[in-house]
Amino acid sequence: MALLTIHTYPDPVLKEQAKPVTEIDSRVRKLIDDMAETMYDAPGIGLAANQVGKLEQIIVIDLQKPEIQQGLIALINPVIIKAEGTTKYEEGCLSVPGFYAKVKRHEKVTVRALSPEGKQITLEADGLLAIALQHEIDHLNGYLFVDRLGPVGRELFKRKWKKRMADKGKSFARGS
Ligand code: QAP
Ligand code: CO
Repeated sequence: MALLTIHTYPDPVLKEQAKPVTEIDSRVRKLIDDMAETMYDAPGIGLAANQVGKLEQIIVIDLQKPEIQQGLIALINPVIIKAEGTTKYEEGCLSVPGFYAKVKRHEKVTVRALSPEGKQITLEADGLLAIALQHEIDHLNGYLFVDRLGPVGRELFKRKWKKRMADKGKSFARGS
C-alpha cells in the first residue's frame, strides 16, 4: 500500500478524459488499494484516478458515516445509465481544498460498472451516495464541481482562489 499525491486545481490532469480500463490485473487492483488508502488518509469520502494523476476510469467512495453501512465502493469504467430528479448539495473536493459550494445534481442515479473482481455491477443510489457517484464520474470526464456552479458561482470561486494563491505567495516571500 502506498499514499499517492493528490493533484489540485488548476492541474491540467483534472481537465482530461480518463480512459477505460481494459484489463483488471494486479496493477489495477494495487492502484485501487492505493487510491482507497489515499482517500482515507486525506480524509475524504471519494476519489477519482485523475486526482492522483492517473487517466484511468477508476473511482473509490466511502461515505464513512455510521448510519450508512456501505463501506468501500470501488468502481471501474462507471457509467450513469439512468438519472432522475434534481437536488442540491454543498460539495467539496480534495482537489479544490477549502472551497465548498452548492451544486445541482440528479437526485437518483443508476450506475453500471465493473467491480475490482471484474464482475458487471449495477448500482442504484440516492442521497449522498448519488451525489458522490456523480461527482467522481464527473472527474473521469474532466469536470470539477466548480465547473457546475453556473457563471456567478464560478467567478466567485475564481476570485477566491486567486486571492488565496496571492496570499500564499506573500507568506512564502515572508518565510512563514
Ligand atoms: C466528493 O469529496 C463528494 O475542501 C468527495 O479541505 C463531495 O472527499 C462526495 C475534502 C460532496 C459527496 C458529496 C475537501 C477534504 C474532501 C476539502 C471529498 C478539504 C478536505 C472532499
Ligand atoms: Co472531487
